[in-house]
This record gives sequence, C-alpha cells and structure tokens, in this order.
Amino acid sequence: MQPPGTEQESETSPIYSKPEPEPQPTEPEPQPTEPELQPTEQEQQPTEQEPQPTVQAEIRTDAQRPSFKSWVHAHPFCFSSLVVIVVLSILTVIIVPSAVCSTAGCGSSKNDNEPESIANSLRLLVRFTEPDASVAKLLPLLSKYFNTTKLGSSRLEVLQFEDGKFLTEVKNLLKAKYADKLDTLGDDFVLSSGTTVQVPLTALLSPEAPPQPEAPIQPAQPFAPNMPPISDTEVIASRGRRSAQAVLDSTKPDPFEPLMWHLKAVNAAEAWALTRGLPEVIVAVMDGGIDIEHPDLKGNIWVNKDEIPDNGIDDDRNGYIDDVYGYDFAGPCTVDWRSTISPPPAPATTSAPPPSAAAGRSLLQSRRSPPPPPRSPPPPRSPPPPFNANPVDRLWSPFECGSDNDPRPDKPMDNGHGTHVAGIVAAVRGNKIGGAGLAPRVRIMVLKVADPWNNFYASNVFAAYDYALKMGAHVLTNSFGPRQPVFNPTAFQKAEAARQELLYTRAVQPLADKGVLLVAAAGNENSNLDGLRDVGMNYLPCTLDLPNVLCVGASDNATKLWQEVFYNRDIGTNYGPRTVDIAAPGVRVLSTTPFGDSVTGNYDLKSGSSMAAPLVSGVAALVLSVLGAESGNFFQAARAKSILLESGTTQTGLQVVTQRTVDAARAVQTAQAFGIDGVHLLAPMSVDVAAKSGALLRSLTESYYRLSAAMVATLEADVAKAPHVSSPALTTLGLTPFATAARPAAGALRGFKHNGADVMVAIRGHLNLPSRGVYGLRVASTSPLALIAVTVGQRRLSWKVQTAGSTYEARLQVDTAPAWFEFEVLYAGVADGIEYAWSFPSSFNYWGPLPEGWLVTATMAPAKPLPYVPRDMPTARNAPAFHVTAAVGGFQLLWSAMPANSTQLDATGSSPADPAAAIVFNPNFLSTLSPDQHYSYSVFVDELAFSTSTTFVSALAGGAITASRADAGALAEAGSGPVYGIATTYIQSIVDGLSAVAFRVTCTHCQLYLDGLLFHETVDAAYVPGFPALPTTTTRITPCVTLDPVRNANATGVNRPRHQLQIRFATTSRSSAAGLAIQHGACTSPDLDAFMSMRPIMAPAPWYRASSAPSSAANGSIQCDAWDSDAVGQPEYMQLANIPRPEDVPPLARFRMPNTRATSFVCPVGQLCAAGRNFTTTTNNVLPQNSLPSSLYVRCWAWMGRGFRSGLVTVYLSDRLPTVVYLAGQQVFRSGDWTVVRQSRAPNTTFLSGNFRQIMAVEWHGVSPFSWLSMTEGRVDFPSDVSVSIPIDTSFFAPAP
Ligand SMILES: [Ca+2]
Ligand SMILES: [Ca+2]
Ligand SMILES: [Ca+2]
Ligand SMILES: [Ca+2]
Repeated sequence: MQPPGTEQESETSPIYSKPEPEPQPTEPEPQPTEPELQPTEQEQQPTEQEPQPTVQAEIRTDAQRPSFKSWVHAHPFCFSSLVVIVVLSILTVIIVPSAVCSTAGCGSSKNDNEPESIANSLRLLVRFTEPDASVAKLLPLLSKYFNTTKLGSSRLEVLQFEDGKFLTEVKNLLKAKYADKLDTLGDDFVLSSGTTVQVPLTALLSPEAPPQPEAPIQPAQPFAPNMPPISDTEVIASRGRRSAQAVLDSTKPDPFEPLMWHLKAVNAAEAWALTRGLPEVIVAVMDGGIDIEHPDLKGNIWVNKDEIPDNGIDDDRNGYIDDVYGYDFAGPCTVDWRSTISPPPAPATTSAPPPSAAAGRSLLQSRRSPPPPPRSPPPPRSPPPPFNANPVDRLWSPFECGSDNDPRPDKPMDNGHGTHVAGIVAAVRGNKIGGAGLAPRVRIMVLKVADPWNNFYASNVFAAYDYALKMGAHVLTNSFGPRQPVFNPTAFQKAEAARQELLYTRAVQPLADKGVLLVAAAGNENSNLDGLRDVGMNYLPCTLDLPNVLCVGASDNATKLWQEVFYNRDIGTNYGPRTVDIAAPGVRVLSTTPFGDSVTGNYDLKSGSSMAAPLVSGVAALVLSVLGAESGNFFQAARAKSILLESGTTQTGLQVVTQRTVDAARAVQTAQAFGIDGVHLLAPMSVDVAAKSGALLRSLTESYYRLSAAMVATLEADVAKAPHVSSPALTTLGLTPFATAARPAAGALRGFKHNGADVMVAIRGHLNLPSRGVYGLRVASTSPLALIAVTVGQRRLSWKVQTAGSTYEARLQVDTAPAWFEFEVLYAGVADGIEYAWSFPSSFNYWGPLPEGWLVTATMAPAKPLPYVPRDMPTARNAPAFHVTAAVGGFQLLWSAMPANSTQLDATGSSPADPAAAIVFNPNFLSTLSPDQHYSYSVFVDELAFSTSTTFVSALAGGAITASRADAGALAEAGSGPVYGIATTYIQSIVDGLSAVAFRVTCTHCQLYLDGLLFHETVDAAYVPGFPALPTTTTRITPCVTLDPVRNANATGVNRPRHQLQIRFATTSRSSAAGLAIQHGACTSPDLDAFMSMRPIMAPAPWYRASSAPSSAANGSIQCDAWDSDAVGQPEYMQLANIPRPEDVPPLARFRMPNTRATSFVCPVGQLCAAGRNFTTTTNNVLPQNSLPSSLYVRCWAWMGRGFRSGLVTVYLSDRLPTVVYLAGQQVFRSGDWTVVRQSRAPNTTFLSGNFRQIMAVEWHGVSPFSWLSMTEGRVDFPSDVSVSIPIDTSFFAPAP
C-alpha cells in the first residue's frame, strides 16, 4: 500500500523541482529547505532570487544619478539588455558555488553582504512619541514621494518609497528636525525561517506502519468561507454546549498518530484527556502560506465571520478587503517589491481589489480554476506607477505586487513550511486521515508574512502583529529569525541590531499589553544565543525582552537538544541558558504539507526549532483553553508562559533557561490547578539538591537587613512589594544586611537577634516534598507590625497582619514529586515571633510541623578535595617510621592580634569608643574573616578544647615558648589584647554509618561554617544597639548536619569526601573567662554531656601529626611533578590552571629535590645548606631534555615540619607566568609578574607542637625547559642575592612515590 504523500505531485511545474518529500525510497538524502540549501531552486530561478539584492544595490547607486535614470526611461530596451547582462554575470557567480553546495554540503557564509543590501530597503519604519504625529504631517512637501500606513496598535508607520534617495532624505530630515518627536526610526529588515531539515516520509513509513484508513473518507464538503467549521461531538464542559451533528470525534486517534513521536514525547494523550482545546482559542500562524484546503487542516482554519468574501469590500472595516482566513502580507511577488527594476503591477489604492491571482473570485473558485501560469517578472521597462499625490495615513493596502487576501502557499516555490507548522498546532483529529495537531480543536488564523523566497520582512511581520491583535488571536507562532547570527558584529551592525530591537519591541508591546502570547523559534544555527546577547546583538523575535515572548529550542527524542550532521555540516537548534526559555520536540516531526490530494492530503517530516515552536504554541492553546474556560478570557500570556515553563520536564544540563522540555500533560494539569481558587502551583527547582550538595543542614539560614525609611513606607502600603533580598536590586532597595546565622527549621521562628520596625529578617532554606498533591501552609504572628512574605516554589504569598494573632493560610499545589522547592520567609518589622504549620495531601485537616529533614539548607556544592593535597598520608611502606601515625587531623588555628587603634565599626555604623568591644561584639566582623586573608600566626592543635583564656592564649602562642625563638612576640601580643582568627579542621562521615552530626560549641563570639556555608553563630542577642558588658563564654548546640546526603557507594576510606569545618572566632584575653571548644555528637542526643571528642570524625587534612620528631640524620626531600600544559588545559582568563593531583592524572615526569643534576648555589646565610641541597633548578637540568614539551606545569611539594622563616617566602620564575604557594590549605603567595617582589604573606607558624607537619606546595604555571625555578625564604631583598635559596633540610619530607 502506498502511503499518502508519496504520490507524484500532479501540479508540479516542469520548471521547478519541488523540494517536498520525494517518492523514491532509494533516495537517501533529504532535501534542505533553506535558500542556501536549495541549489535546485537557485539554479532554476536565479533571476528571481539571489541576484536580487545585488541588482538592487546596483540600481540604488544608479538612482542617485537622475541623468542615468532618465536615460533608462528614454532607452528602456537598452536598459533591459543591461539588466540581463548584469543578471547573467551574477548567475555565473551564483550557480557555481550552488552546484558544489548540492553535493558537498553547504556553507552558510553567503549572506555576509546582505545587511548592507537590506539597509537599502525602500521601506522605512518610524514611530513618534506623540500619538497624532506622522511623517506626512511633519514633511508635507516630501509626502508625495512615499505611501504610508500607520499600524493602529503599535503606532509604527510604514513608509513605502519609490526611490531610495527620498527615503534617505526623509530619514535625515526627521533626525535633524524632529529628533525630539521621534521614538524610533529604522530601515525595514529581513528575517527568515532558517534551516529546517526535511526527510522523505518513506523514511518513517515502515511495513509496520499503520494502514490507510479503511473507512471511506467523509464526503468532500463544500468549502466556502461562510460555512461553519465541521462540528464535532465534543462536550465543552464549561459552556455546556453539545453539537447535534456528530460527524467528527476528536477523542479518536488518526492513523498517523503512532508515527508522531512528538505527541508522545509531550504526553499529549494525557493532556487530551482533559482538553483538546476550545474552538474559541485562535492561534495565528505567521509563516509562509498555509494550504487551507488540506483535508487535515480545513476544519480548523479560523474564519473572519464578519467579512463577506469576494465582494471587494472591507465589510468588517478592519482595513483589509475580503480577509476571510487571514491575510497575505508578503504577496506572491516574483521579484522583490523593494527593487525598482520591477514596477508594481497595479496602482496602490484602498478601494481597488487586490491584484492577486484570485482577485474577483472566491478562494474556492480559484482553487477549482486551472493553476495560474508560471509567474515571470513584469517587463522591466514598465514605468513606475503614479503614487497618490496626497497620501494620508491610510489602512494597510497592497503595495505594488505585495499583499493580497489569499494566504495560501505561493505555488510552486512554497517549501511547505507554513502548512507544516499549522498542522503541528492544530491538524484535525478524529477525521480518520493523517495525524493530529497538538491542539486539534483550536483555530488557525493564517497570516502569510513570508514571500516565496522565505523573506520575512519586518514591515510585513509588524503589520501581521497588528492584524492578529485586532482580530483576536490569542497565540502567535513565529518560526523565523535572523538570516544569520552575527557573533563578531561591527559597531554599525550593533547599532542596527539595537534599532531593530527597539522597532520590534514597539511592534510587540501592544500584544504583551493585551496578553497575547508570542511563541518564537530559537533558530537552527547550532549557536549559543547568550553569546549573541553578550556581544550586543539579538535574535529577533526570540530574544525580545517582553513578558509574553517565549523562546523555544528543539529537542530530539532522547530529550537532548537537537544536533546532527547534515550534508557534512553540523546543524542543530540554537540554545542559551539565559536566552532560550525551554525546549520542545523538533526532530523528524510528521505534519501536513501543501498541494496534496484533496482527500488524503500531503505529509512529511521536518526538523528544526521551527517545528518545536508550533508544538509549544499548541500546548499554550490547550493551557489557554483551560485558563479561559470559565471566564472566556484567553488573553493570559504571562500566566500561560509561566505554566509552560514551570511544568516542563527537567533535563539536567539542558542548555536552556529552565533546563526543561515542554510537557503538555503537566501544563494542562497545572492550568487546571490555577482554576482552583487560592491554590498556588509550586515550581520545583531544576536540580536535585541532595545530590548536588556535600552537606544538608537541618536548619534555615537567617539574614538581617536594615530597611530604609522609604522601604518601610513602601512595605506598609503594600507588603507584596517586599523585595527578593537575593536579587541584584538589593542595593537600590535600601537594604543593608547586618548579620546572618542559622536556626532550626521546625517550629516557631522567634528569638530574633535584631528587631524593630526597620529590621527585616530573611529566613531561607530548601523544601523537599515527597509526593504530589495539595499542601497547606499556615502562618500566624502575634505582632501587629508584622509584614510577611513567604516565597515557596517561586510563588510569592504576602500577608500583612491586621490584628495580633491573625492566621493566614495558603494552599500549595505540587505536581512534580519528589522535588525540591526554594523556601524564603521575609519578615519585616521584626518584633515577636511568627509561627508556621503545614498540612499534607493525605491529611488536609491536620496542621503541624514538617517532618524532620523536609526543610533543610544545602551547601549546593559537593565536598571537594584540595587539588594540591596528596590523597594518602605517609604510610609504613613509603615513609620512615617516625612519620607514620594513626593520629591524623587536628585543627589549624590562624590568628592575629587586634591592632590597638582599630577603626572597625559596630553594627550601627558608628565607631565605638572601645575598639576592642567593636571587634568582639560586631558579628559582621566575623563574617568578613576569610582564610584567604593574612593572619600573623598559625599553630596546630590536636583538639579545640580550651575552656579558659589562659589555656586558649597559651595554645595560640604554641605552648611553652622561649625568648630565643624568632616568633617569641606572639605570646606577648596575644597576652595584651583581643585576638581573632579561624580554626579549621576537616571531617567526614565515618564508615559505620554516622552521617548526621551536631556540634557543641563554646566561645564568646564565633561562627561555624561547613564547606563555606554558615550554620551556627554564637552572638548574644543583647548586644545591639549599645555596648553592654563584655559577655562571658557561652556553650550552645548547633543544628544537625547531614554529611554526604547522597553517598557514593564506591567512596570509602580515604576516598570519602572531606568537609571543611571552619570556626571563626573573636575573643579577648582580658576577659576573666574566655575559651574556645568544639565537640561532636549524634543529632538525636540533645544532652550536652553526650558530646565527645572530634577525633572520630576528623579526616586527613593538609596537615598531620607524625609519631615522633624527625630524625636529624634523615635527608630532607621535595617531590616535583610536571605535566604537559596541553594535557592540563588552558586556564580561564586571569585564573590559575587547575593542576591535577598525581593520583588523578599521572604526571609527564617526576623529579626530586635536592638533585645532583640541579644547579647548585652556596647557601651563605648561617651555613644552613650544603652545596646541591637548595631549591634552584631548571627542568632541563633534572629531566631528559629531549622529552620536554615547550610548556609545563610544575608542582613541588613536601610535608613541612616548620613554617617559613618569619613567614616570608619568595618564589622565582624567569618568565612572566603565575606562581603560587599553598601552605596547609591556604594560598599564601601568588604572583603573575616577575618584576613584582615576590614576598609571601604566610602566617608565621609559631610552633608545630606535637610533631605536626603541614603540606607545602609551590606551583609554577607555564614553565619552559629553560625557566629558572627557585625558592628562598626569610629575605626581602630577592633577587639581588639569588644565592639565598631554600635549604632542603630535614624539615621537608616527601614520601617515596
Ligand atoms: Ca476586512
Ligand atoms: Ca468583503
Ligand atoms: Ca497570496
Ligand atoms: Ca487528522
């Protein structure tokens, strides 16, 4: 059985080769549809296609010379000969590459010159700020040289010129004289439907393909405009309307539906169970022509009921004569109307019927009549038509060979694009032929805006927008965009792009205002549209920044973005994590094509975002059918857009804004949820929070903001204006964060550290809901001041407390589960606490707290090892016995004494009388501490367990020290004033399964951070705003922490993730009692006494404790690893390359220092190093020279039993390349320029008590075989005395490899 669509097209003209699906199954190569990819068309229609802009440009130039022009009029025959010669010579140029293109794949660079030729458009688009202004009024003397149409909605004026020089004149005059009145002005510009890939239907139709419909097709119905569409049996529940004549049942599938994978991919069947769309919903397809007589479309074509067809009268007075199914804004021109070679075939007046082939006959009649003869250019010597001598603003009318009322495809050039798009939206379902559109009962308004060469001129598109708005379309589908994205724009191109965007925005704004949705295709250049944005370009209309514009990319059947190789060319959808909203199936989509059999119709497969956009338009039509079912208001673009985006299926990593593909079923279900009064649909986060995070805190974070007086007034007037404090607009809102902390997630929120009418607290976390359904959230406050805004799953719920004790409730619909939702409470006018309670789908009348673990705060980053720290500690195999120990871990304490004359401000912004108090009591000060800043001293301790100031200060100074030590000043400093710093350790979940821990913390003031996330703060509530008495030490228990919530089953032992635990502290030794201590315990035991030593959960760290002091007899050593720069990869601009660990990526070469082949210097300072035992070399000294690449990354490292002398280290590299030094997890040195004195700011390591050793790593980035690598320490006068190198003594130890 021969499938439909494979019959030979009987009407195919011998002149043209039809780019439609070919019947030969042996023909494997699909025919491209883009002009660039249509060599056959180009070859056979050269005079009408590519040469056009060039010829136009040529004539434009000539038009500047009236003498030549008058010569043309006087010698028309000579001129036409000249044109023929010009055209033929261009032909020669065009055909050759075209022929190559057809066999070897098509490049896409041919349009490079097009912007210039387009700039010579004969149409100008103008908009004034004053509604009544017009060009004709302002420039009456010039008005006879143009026709003008003003679009009612956008007030854009389209000026049509006969001659480019008048256009230029008008443009210049407007800019010079009326700049104050001008809103925008620009040349008309051209878009295109871009590359779509076409596949012959035979590729899809296998022997198992569904059979042809057996039942006889219903008798062909007369298809007259005034006939109502074929009715069907559907019950429209909301209207209670039922059709009496049941001839069509859209609940029944059609034969091609099993082949329409895109329907299944978006769960169309589930959506159709709820709605197949309402006939009141109108989708305007703006494209090439649509075959409105296609048997699978004609039942769903919109009809303008107020227009009597074919009487030559604009019955409904909308400005368009006999516009029954829509309009053809571009027309069938055989030549571009912008060319002055081809004068228009008819004068432009409002009263005359349009000069289309169908003029004077009904569309039905014209269909029955023989096809029109092949079009040919009008004689070039015809004189230009007389323009109306006194043009006034008038309604849209045919310009030259332009618009007409027949929006059907222009045979035979039409590539089927428009008809295909229309079928995807709304092909008829239940008629037992073909397939089904996604919204098979909505209506299609036919707006033909493309000419037969796929040119979508903006002037035509804008006029169509105006028409669609006027005639009540609810959704517009736009499968077109720029001819070619320009990623290296010139200043001129950028300025043009900005002008075009402004024009376009003006044209679409009225649609946004009314609530008409515009669904646009992202294009098929396989390009990142974010990149276009970044270089100041755009991709119209997809990148329009308007709330009703939805930008759609194409996905394949594996739910990845569409990409494939086609004719040796990589093609694929455009994408953009900041620009393209969502993806939808757009590959090998089966749909209707024109010129087919009047009973079965034509079908084919096409690929591209051009197919994805109408699919989304169909889903939008279903959503609007639900949203407007009760009210009849289908103009709900913003709501439909957010439903479409939020209800999509998450495909993590998909390069679109939402990381989602569209899901019709969930979209319709979501729309129904909107219909339930007071229910808010929650939008899930697009990531699995637990999988992404190294740790989950069973708590909410809280941040405090001081509100400006203006913001307080704003909030009191309208609590819904509470800002999103995480937004970039924060600063403009007058909010000043002044403290952060965390609190348990369950129960009431009270006991705020700061309060007052001008204080707002932001409480945030991540909500994990396990099942679908409707949840309840109840919030109560006893404060009459309270202004509360809860944002959950991107739904903002705002309440203003009217009377103390008021209770507020919201119902929250969850359609995706399990899923994570962002949760934020903004509480302004902080006074007494607020309470919240939840109800659940299973028990709606129960109100209570959330179960443990449902509301958490995540680190949102995995725990990562430090790249320069070796995975393994020294072992008996690779180290002398005195290095081997079971006691790993410990704490590193980095600290500084506060300078005596500190200028630290307190939280209120004033400088306190007592600087010590300012440091100790200002919680913001702790937040500013960072391990990247410089601290004067460092020391290591086994445990942080100091209960008094005496023991603590002693520990800071490294215990018993002697006056002979260089760092003896530390104890004196610490003993005389307040100190601050960071204590760091690394923890991991232990093997026996303990993964949730809490900590017991003792301090005067401290903050705890886990993997960088603040989760506990001890700061007494009483401190603000005055300066009360100095606090005593406080002991508190932190919220519970779940480590490694999604455990990697293979991660055991040392491979388990390490989490950095950081305690930032400030204390004073002058206090009678001040200490610092931390213990850990199980989350289930709130008993303070149940907490114990940190040792069981401490992980290997960038330091460890050896079993005994190093042997003085042992030689020191440093291990160096070298990688080929090419293998490691280039760093980001201004960043360091990420040099791997040798365990992860084997180095190209390894060597040790000291090295007998290394360059040797005498070490004169204190005679510390013998010859050859210093650190100075080139890599070609120590490595086989012939094996070295030109550029290496070199890392040298060792466990170091001391610090750098006086905290100073200098690194030398004889190239201007980065060097960096890490010491015990801290980056203590970084330089990218050898001219800078390379002095480190490492902390002065006071004392490695208990045989601690810390990892020292120095990295040289981009080393040539001849680069000098050298380290010195304890000196500042480098490099004048290069002989001072670091002595590799017994302080340095590297395990045997
Ligand atoms: Ca009309
Ligand atoms: Ca009429
Ligand atoms: Ca037409
Ligand atoms: Ca059908």
